[in-house]
Amino acid sequence: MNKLEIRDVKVFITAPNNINLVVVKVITNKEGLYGLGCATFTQKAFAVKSAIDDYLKPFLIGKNPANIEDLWQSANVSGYWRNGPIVNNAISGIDMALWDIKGKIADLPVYSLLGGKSRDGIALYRHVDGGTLEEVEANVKEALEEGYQHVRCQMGMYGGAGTNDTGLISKKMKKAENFELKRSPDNRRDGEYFDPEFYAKNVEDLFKHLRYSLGNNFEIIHDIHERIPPIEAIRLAKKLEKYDLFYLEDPFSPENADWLKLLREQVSTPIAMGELFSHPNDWKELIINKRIDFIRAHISAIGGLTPARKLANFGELFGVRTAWHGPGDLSPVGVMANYHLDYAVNNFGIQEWTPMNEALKNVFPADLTIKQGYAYVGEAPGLGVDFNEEIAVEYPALQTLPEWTLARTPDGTSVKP
Ligand code: GCO
Ligand code: MG
Repeated sequence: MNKLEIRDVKVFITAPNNINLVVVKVITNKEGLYGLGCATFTQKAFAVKSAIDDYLKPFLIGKNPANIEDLWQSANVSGYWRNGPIVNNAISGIDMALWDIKGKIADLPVYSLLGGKSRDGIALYRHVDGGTLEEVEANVKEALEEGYQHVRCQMGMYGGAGTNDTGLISKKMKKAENFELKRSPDNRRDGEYFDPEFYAKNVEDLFKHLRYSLGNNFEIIHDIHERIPPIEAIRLAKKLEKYDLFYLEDPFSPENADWLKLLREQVSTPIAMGELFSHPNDWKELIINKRIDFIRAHISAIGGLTPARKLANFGELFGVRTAWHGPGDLSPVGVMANYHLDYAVNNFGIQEWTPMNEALKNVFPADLTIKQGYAYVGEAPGLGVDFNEEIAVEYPALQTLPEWTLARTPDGTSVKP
């Protein structure tokens, strides 16, 4: 057979769940042999597409798709400046597709190439929200009845703001009624307003209520989402310690990760960070110095499966477990890439799961079963997911900008979302 080579690279932006998803198709010179990858940075989808169309595609055409590590390394330095989220996502789309191709050639699922199954199912957590204590309680009960044993509990999404960020279409999520907002100045400018201090003082009521009403026999996750000043995050974490959270997520922004040292000296609640990481220096020191317990990378934002498995193995040395980012702004290709890692690594922690609507399932048919709070991936070769281009065109890319990222405090100050 002729030498295997990359013949074409196509990028698709599609929104079956009203969120722009970026999917890459790497086509080889062998009839019918192609791979799929996720390059979803939903807020900058068109920039990722350009990075692939205008730079990575010409760089890759004619190259051997078998050499995944070399292609990742050489693509990563091809622009000299590196380790940013746009190009990392672009490289991820290629990288995952190359793993997909390698699995198809070997007639093995990717988890088999990564060392096989370390567990029989992938434990999931899903989001629960609500506008009142009682509504959150009812929604947690519903999740527990569906078989989830880990539940992310929020009241009004992040900071009590009630944003419906990234189209995480939670039918029951609405602005938290008991989260007040301080009065704003006259002529308030546009934005998603929330009150960090009010949220930090009152969100404890949610966990007090849940533990009192539903007990201790389920795992609670909470995402602070970098919404409050660092010292407020330490004060809140100390208040929440008695509720035995499975983990507390993003108490600080990556820019303030140095505050973790102070937090670790005062609070034993497990800490999860990583969805905003893109540069190896974002996580190296945190892991070496045991400042986090779960690594939450959005794996396409760090460059795909190749760097993610290295990150998982690095974390294993320091007792850090994986909890890959799995929100609505991740394509089912990226979801499956997460799951292959989740099956294979020893230091799996938990996997975030966002239920898929019928449109997503039609565009991305996958060898995937979700049952009683666990995910199961079959034996299909490669990533075990396909992409139906004909149906995808029915869900064209959205041309809108995200509104939820325009987070503002009551006086109108723009803050990290
Ligand atoms: C999570 C994340 C998401 C992000 C979103 C950004 O824990 O799932 O915080 O909700 O906000 O993915 O686009
Ligand atoms: Mg988060």
